[in-house]
This record gives sequence, C-alpha cells and structure tokens, in this order.
Amino acid sequence: MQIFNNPSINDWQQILQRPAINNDTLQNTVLHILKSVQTEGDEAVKAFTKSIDHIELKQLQVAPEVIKKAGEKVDAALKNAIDIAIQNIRLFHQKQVQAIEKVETMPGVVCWRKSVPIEKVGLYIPGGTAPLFSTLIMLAIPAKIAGCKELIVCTPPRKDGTVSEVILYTASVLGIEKVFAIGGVQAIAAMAYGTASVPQVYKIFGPGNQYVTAAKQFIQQQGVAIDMPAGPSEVCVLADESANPDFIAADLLSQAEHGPDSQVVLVTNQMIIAEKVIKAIEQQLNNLPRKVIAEKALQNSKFIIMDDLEDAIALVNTYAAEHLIIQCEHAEAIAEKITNAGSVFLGNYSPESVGDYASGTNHTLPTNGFAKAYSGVSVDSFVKKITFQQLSQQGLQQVGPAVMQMAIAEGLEAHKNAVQIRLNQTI
Ligand code: HSO
Ligand code: ZN
Repeated sequence: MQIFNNPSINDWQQILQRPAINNDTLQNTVLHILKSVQTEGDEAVKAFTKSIDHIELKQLQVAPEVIKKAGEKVDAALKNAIDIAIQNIRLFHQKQVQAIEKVETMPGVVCWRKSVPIEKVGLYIPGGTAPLFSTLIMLAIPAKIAGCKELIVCTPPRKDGTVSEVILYTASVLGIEKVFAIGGVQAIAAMAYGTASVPQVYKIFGPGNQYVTAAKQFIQQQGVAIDMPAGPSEVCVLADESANPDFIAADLLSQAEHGPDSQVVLVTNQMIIAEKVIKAIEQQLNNLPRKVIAEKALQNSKFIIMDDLEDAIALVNTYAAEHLIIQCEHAEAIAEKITNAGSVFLGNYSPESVGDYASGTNHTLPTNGFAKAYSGVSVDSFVKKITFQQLSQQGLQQVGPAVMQMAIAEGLEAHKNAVQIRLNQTI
C-alpha cells in the first residue's frame, strides 16, 4: 500500500486517481464480438462461448424445470438468509415508489408526472470466481417493484455449461423465468440486439469485467440504455481515534477480495490508526481463501493521513467513493458533510458487507468517481418519468399570453399561433 502524509490539496486528484482501464485491443475485441452477435445471433454467441470460455452450449436458455428445481441443491440456512435479504431490500425499495401528485401551477393549468416501467430490461449477473447471486437480488427487486414486464437474466455458464444453483434458486424466488447461460460481451450483445433465443431489451443492468463494461458503453451509443458506467469496486474508510483498527482492516479486505483491481482507501487523522490497520491486515489476510486476490488489490491501496479532520472530509468528497464507511465518533455529523459517495455506512457497526447483502440498500453503485454525478440503482432506474398536462379554457387564458410573448421573442410564430387560435375562439 502507498502511504501519504498530509498531502497538499493540489496533489489530491493525482493520489486518488483510479487506474485507466480501456485500451485499443480491448475495444477492438469488444466491437468484433458485438458485431458478430448482431449479425449472426445465437450461433455467434455459441461460437464465442466456445472460443473464449471453452464451453460448448447446446441451448442458451436455462430450462424452466431446472430453475424450479435448483432450490433442492441449496442449503436451508442459505435459503433463510436469502429470504431475510429479500425482505429488507424489498421493504427499502418499496418506499421509493412515489404517489402521483397533480400540481395546479395556475388556475386551470394542471401538470403531473407518472413513473412508467421500462418494458424490457436485461440483468447481467457476473459468474467468474464468485457467482454474485446477491447482485441478482439487488437488480430484480427494484425491477419487479417498478413493474418491468420482460425481465431477463444473463449469467456466465460454468465449465459444464450449467448455471450456479444459487443464482437459479434466487431467480425462482424472485419470479424470474428467463435465464440465459451467457457471459461476457456476448451476453451484452445478445440482450442489446436480441437473438432467436434472447429477447432484445431496452436497458441493461449489472456489473462486469472491463470487457463487459466496454460493451455496455458501446451499446449505449446505439440507443440501448445502461444502468451506469462501471469500474472496479471501491471502498473508502474515514477513521478518527474512536475507530477500531481490526474492523477497518476487515472492511478494507472485504472490498480487496473482490478483484485485483479493487480500490481500497483509508483516510484518517491518526497515524497510529493507520499503523494498527496495517498490522491487522497482515494478520487477517492469512486466513482468507482469496488472499492472493486481496493482496494484489492492496498493492494499489492508499492510506492517507490528514492532520485535520475537515481536510480529510474534503478529500473523501474529492475521491467520491462507491462505498464510504465513516468510523468516527461524530459519524452522523460528518455524514451530513458528505457530498460525493455512492453509499455511506455510519459508525463502527455498519460494515459495507451488510449493504452488499442484506440491510436493504442497493449494492449496484457508481464507481470510478461517478458518484460525483450518478446515483446507485433504485426503483427509479427501472422507470421513465412521463409528464402530463391538461389545461382548461380558463387555464389557457391564464398562461397563454406569457407563452405568446416568449414565442414571439424567439421568432417562433407558429408556436404563438397554436395558442392564439384557441384564445380567438373564446372571444
Ligand atoms: N461490493 C460489491 C457487491 C457485492 N459484494 C456482491 C458481495 N457480493 C459492489 O461494490
Ligand atoms: Zn462486496
């Protein structure tokens, strides 16, 4: 890890920079796969699955009976945990649904806004070293609450061509019927363009590796919406003297184990805390099955000591972390000052892990500094908001003159006439 002592504000940007990920070879590979799937459909999907993943797929869609039976192979304790997570996440997201409010801006001029579900959505659930069934929960719950009609899932097949039972079980509990054993760029392409077996969708959600991310960015340029630009996962811990170094070490490692490119940052006003965290990491690391991955991520981690807590808060806002854990005595007061972060965890008893799995908030969050302008996934991500208005004759008399004035000023006579012709009729 790299340690910085009270860096000047001029150096913050550079210290906090995330590694650049896109390169030309990657872009070319992604474009090639996208184009092939667009023109050759299922055959191209199968061919890439064979050449890239070395898996020969007979059919892309997981049979509905297989989804229904997947629960037989899932442990009862895990099923119970999934139930608890679903319950909390549903409760939290359900509250995001807002009642329609009609606003009378002037007498007889009524405007309102209605959330309408995006009809067809595709969820990409990474497989790889860890099948993230929690991500399926995080995406499917808001999609169902929003009322999306067509909800499909793509997830990479295992070596034998099957899909993880836990992912399938989670899909069955959430009422998802269409699951496809497709991973990587092929999956994004299939959902964006549609193939004989995969329905085309209007918006694609879910995290993935650099290739998946690049594919999502390309198809976005072609009019398919995506949840957000994604990069490697990140956590930033802000700690003062009240923090527990063992807890901090555990939090940093929980993020580091995601992947070698995970971003891990500690910001503290106490050198002694940083020293203790380093020791605790060394100890805890030894017992981790994903030690090698976590170690790699830690090589790029940053420990920043700031003399002044206010400066530390400013630095944290500059970083705009996907996850921010505030292990400080006055965590609530500090949280009020946070302007850039995907999701914030307050106090010593709020590890990021709870938000990753079961407390209720969503774990699909903006990375790579995008938290400066983007929000995490919510029910809003699965709807469009359509505005409506209805004016009575009296309403048009109220607002019409202002509209006509403005239309004339912009030189748009026809706009003015659309009002005038109606007002004339009332004379
Ligand atoms: N921390 C990840 C989400 C996740 N963690 C899934 C465990 N499973 C998102 O940044
Ligand atoms: Zn995580």
